[in-house]
Amino acid sequence: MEWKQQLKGYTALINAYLEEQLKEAEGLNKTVVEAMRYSLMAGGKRLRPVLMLAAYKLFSEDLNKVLPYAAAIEMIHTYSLIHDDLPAMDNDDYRRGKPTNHKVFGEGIAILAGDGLLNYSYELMLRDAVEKENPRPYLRASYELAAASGINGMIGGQTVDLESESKLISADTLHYIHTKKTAAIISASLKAGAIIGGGTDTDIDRMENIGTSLGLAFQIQDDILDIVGDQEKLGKNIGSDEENQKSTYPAIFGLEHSYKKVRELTEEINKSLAAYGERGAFLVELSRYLMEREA
Ligand code: GRG
Repeated sequence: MEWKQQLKGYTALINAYLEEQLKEAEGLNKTVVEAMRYSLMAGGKRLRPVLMLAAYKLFSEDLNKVLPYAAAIEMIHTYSLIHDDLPAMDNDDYRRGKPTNHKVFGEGIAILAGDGLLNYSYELMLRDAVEKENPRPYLRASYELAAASGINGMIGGQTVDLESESKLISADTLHYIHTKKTAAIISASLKAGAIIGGGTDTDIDRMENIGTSLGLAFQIQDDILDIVGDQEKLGKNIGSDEENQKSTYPAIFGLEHSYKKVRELTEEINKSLAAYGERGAFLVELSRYLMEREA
């Protein structure tokens, strides 16, 4: 199957599963559910769950086994975007081509919608894991996703990012921000896919390393797009890094070097994926596509 068709298939599966998990609510809590659905179903690329499904597929067939964990990481990612857009953080007005959550629902509900998605992600994973006869790989995958989202992962990276605004930071600090804030959950998604799929320890480590490189490349490309991107295609305003006086990869190393770094990381990823031959083709194509992405 052509890889773009496969991508469409994975995305459709994830969207249908998310829709099924978070139905419109009628109870007194309906506002928070509506706010959660607003951002979750606003049409993100579903990169992290797609990566999880693709990693799983290297080792196993039945995607139903991995879907709760793929949905969970998309919920965690969406919560982080809602909170990141708040006035107390990046203060952004547009996300996924729509007004940000707090612009529509107000700050209080936006905070709760983020919290609700984070909590729901653990509900989904634990609900699934407790039903298993052998829950170990499922619990291990849940742990990896939780750890990557927490103080030694995304939240840690976001903290350093926030504290670095309007400051000149070292290349090491920038590397910390990128590996923790962005790469950690991308890496954990691939790792969780390999764990649930039944990959060996070598496979699991390989997926983790590929994820770190992919996450770094993705973040640098994101920073490049914040300078040279098209707002229409991106579905959000550009120039916010400069406005928030953020030290980004292009700000520290320049645009040319940034393009080069993205290319080098993509090459590294493709070399590691060669271990899977034809089976790795989807991930090879996806990483190439991400390197050239405009949105
Ligand atoms: C608030 C705890 C907390 C963390 C926020 C994810 C994040 C950390 C901040 C968002 C800002 C940003 C540029 C993060 C880097 C990762 C990134 C490029 C996120 C956007 O991900 P995409 O492009 O978004 O996959 P879609 O909308 O397609 O899902």
